[in-house]
Amino acid sequence: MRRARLACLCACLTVVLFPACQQAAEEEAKPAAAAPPPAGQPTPKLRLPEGQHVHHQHEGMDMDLDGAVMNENTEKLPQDCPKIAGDVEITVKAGKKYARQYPGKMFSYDRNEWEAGPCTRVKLTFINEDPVRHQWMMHGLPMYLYPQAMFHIEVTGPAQKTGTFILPSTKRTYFVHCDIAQHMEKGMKGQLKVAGGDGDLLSIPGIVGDRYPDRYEVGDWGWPVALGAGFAGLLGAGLMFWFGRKADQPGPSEAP
Ligand SMILES: [Cu+2]
Repeated sequence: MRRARLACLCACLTVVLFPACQQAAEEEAKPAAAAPPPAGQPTPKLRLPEGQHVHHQHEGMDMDLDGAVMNENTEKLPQDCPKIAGDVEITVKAGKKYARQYPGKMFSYDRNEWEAGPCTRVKLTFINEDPVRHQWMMHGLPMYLYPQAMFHIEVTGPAQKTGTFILPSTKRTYFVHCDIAQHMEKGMKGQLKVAGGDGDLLSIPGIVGDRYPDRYEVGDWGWPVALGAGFAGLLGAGLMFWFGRKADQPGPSEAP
């Protein structure tokens, strides 16, 4: 009997202690979570395990925890530019609040069109005011200078990053957008015109309307819905009044 009790006690201790010990060992084996840098301090560069694939991780990308600048070019001249014609600084803000003026949109830049001269060196500061990731991605640049023909700044949250690129001499309108899913469709889209550009792109908030604007059927039911709501309100008020009067009347037992 005593041996049986001892066996039972051992089994119970095994059941209770083994998972706890296993959990403690697993916790110890986990890598310590990286503490965020103090506010105002520069964030460290990302160091990736060898062989780990990361989207857009290649030469030409400067990445840290605040975001990334891709294909920065401060010196190399486009083939059609004998020299840098001038320097401009552009600041772009991104956030939900800039979309409020555009019905049906959710995200926007503070402006959706920028201008620069031919062969200009542009220093662009991108300020993200939202707690979600946004991008300022410009397409159509010469591929011999800009891999994938684009210059791209991405900021992962409320922070900012600055990058520089040199424009060719061609009179052209360049397409700019945020490539995060649905951000462009919901308004984060713009255009950069060189030498006045070669026209406007489609669906640029505040500049060119949507080809097929959103149409909300509920708008067509405005009057019937308003009349129905008014009638229902009057009916409800009438019923309340009637029940109130009835409740105030003395019952049969209270009659004199
Ligand atoms: Cu975005």
